[in-house]
Amino acid sequence: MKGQSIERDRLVDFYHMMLRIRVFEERVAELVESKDVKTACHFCIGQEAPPTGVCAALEIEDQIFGAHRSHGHYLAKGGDMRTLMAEIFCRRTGCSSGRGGSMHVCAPEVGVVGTVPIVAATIPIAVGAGMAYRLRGESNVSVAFFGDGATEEGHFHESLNLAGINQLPVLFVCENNLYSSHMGIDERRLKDNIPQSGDAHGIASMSVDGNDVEAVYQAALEAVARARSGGGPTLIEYRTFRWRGHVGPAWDYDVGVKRKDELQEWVQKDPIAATRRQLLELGVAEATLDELRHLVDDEVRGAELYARQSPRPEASEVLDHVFYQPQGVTQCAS
Ligand SMILES: Cc1ncc(C[n+]2csc(CCOP(=O)(O)OP(=O)(O)O)c2C)c(N)n1
Ligand SMILES: [Mg+2]
Repeated sequence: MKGQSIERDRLVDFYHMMLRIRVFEERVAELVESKDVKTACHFCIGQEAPPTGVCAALEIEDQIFGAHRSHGHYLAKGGDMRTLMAEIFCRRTGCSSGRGGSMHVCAPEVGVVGTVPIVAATIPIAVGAGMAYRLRGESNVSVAFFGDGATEEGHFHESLNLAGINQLPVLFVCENNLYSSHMGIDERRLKDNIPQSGDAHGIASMSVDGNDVEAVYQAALEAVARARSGGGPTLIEYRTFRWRGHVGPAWDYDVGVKRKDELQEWVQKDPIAATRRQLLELGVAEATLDELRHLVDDEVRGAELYARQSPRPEASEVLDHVFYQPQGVTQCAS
């Protein structure tokens, strides 16, 4: 009985987190459409389960690294929603002081080291973090989140090899949404076999339903336990699908018949609706879940208000943080 209630409470937490990511992004999508937000946004709507389940398996000190589609990673690891919204509005109170926009977010206080939209760029950095933990004798784990497109970059394979040979505590989390921009995976690879890259480099790998948040969590727990106990890295493929365009708020209905049909199928596999159904079956009251939705709506409204009321960076600060400046040395005009 007790075990069951722990599981149910965990699922409620997952539901809450996935809703936070969904509602936040749906509002940002509206704000992009109304041109209140001008920074380019890549939405993870439909893909909320991997960030939620993986980050739930981590401790605050564990560090994560993301890419261009990382609002969900930031929120799930515990980043503050208000400073994320402020960053997307390019305000000084934003998590990157209004200089990064949607694709360069960080919350080092909770282990979000950073996100970089150069495809595969943060994978080797996560390996570096794993190497640092090892050298310092720390038991932390680092996580690289990346898409299926990133597995076609050399960085990915070099990183798997280096992490494998040194048995580093790294999780390679591939959110395989079956597309890299407009190109389907079958147009880019002879085989749909990303987990086999783990075998090729001698490291553990798994392929998991990326829309089943509990399955996502259990796989991440297993990989984290292996990493912390010195058993080395794991490559996890979470199979999922994005609902909106590669970039921007539009539904991806205009990029060919194949993708349109696929999208219709995947919307039926909505991870949030599935979790809601599970919770109702487990006896959670509908009113409890509706209340969570109200809480999330309020939080997102509060974040938007905070962002709108925040100042913009001054034009005179534009070169700050661009070049290395030793302390006490003032920058000279050239
Ligand atoms: C090195 C590099 N090449 C190309 C691009 C342009 N680009 C940005 S996102 C993207 C697709 C990435 O696909 P995937 O890794 O599957 O992530 P998803 O967008 O599906 O989440 C591409 C090609 C880039 N940013 N960096
Ligand atoms: Mg992809």
